[in-house]
Amino acid sequence: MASTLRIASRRSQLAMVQTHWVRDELARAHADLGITIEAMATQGDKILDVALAKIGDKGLFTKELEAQMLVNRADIAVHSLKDLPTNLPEGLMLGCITEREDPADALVVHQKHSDKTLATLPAGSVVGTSSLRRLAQLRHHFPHLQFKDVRGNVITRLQKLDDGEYDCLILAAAGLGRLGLGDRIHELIDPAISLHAVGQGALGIECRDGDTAVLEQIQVLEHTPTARRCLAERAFLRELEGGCQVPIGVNTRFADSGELILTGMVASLDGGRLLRDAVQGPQEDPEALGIDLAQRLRGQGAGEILEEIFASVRSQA
Ligand code: DPM
Repeated sequence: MASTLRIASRRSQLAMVQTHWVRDELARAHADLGITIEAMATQGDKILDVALAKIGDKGLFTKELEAQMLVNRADIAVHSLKDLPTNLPEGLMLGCITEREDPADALVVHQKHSDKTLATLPAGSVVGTSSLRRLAQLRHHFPHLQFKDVRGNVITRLQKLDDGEYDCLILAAAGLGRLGLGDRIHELIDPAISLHAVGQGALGIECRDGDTAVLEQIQVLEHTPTARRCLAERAFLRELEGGCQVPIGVNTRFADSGELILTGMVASLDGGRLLRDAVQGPQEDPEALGIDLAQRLRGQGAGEILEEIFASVRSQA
């Protein structure tokens, strides 16, 4: 039976690269499936002059795509999984998670610093990032650096760096790689310094809840090890807070025994307080691990740190 699958996507360069990859994989698996793409801007693409954390709205990069599925004008939406809130609107579900690329953050430097590393950048160097997670962890380890907001898509950010507005940027290695800009990665940031965002490096495909025909079509894209890691990470974030603009970082890996190890951290904005802990358990129940780790960090004071951050972001808004 010939049928059509309609994909909703953001229209940034990175989003389109990701969506085209999904389309090509689905076309390869389902020879008689017609596939269309509807590309649109989201709130997060339009508001470019306000720091991401101050907008504070969940689903900044996803709502418009979700609306298309809810009115049955699209069947799936392709997201960077880290941009997809942990709680989805009624009627929608996370249909599958694709194989993750390297989830690490990367340092990209202005050419005048090509002989430096993150650890040897001179005092006062200006680091471009709008991520509270990157900000808090780097401030914690490198209090002599300065931080400045940077918005816009990856290409725009690199242009601002090369124009001299920043000494360096921190960007996801996966995004740079997908855009063919892997040669701009100067250093992969060690997880001992900075843990990555929940879901970073993987794509999440969202669809209507219980749409079995579509769920069957997209199952070819599911990568079970990645899904388990990301479900543990998402459960951790959901249990702690739920949103994506918080200084919360994670790392997941499989032990030799096959068990899943989840490391997580919560930090204050100035990096002064940083809580970090890890749990290990069966990979078949990843969400239990995420919940367990969140509760442990709460026991160590994570709730207070997060409350303080929400209060300060609210008062600046
Ligand atoms: C989210 C954050 C950022 C994006 C916050 C965070 C980075 C914002 C910034 C939730 N979404 O990571 O702590 O650095 O100012 C985003 C990127 C990718 C997906 C770009 C990037 C590509 C990587 C991927 C923006 N969303 O992080 O460099 O698909 O995982």
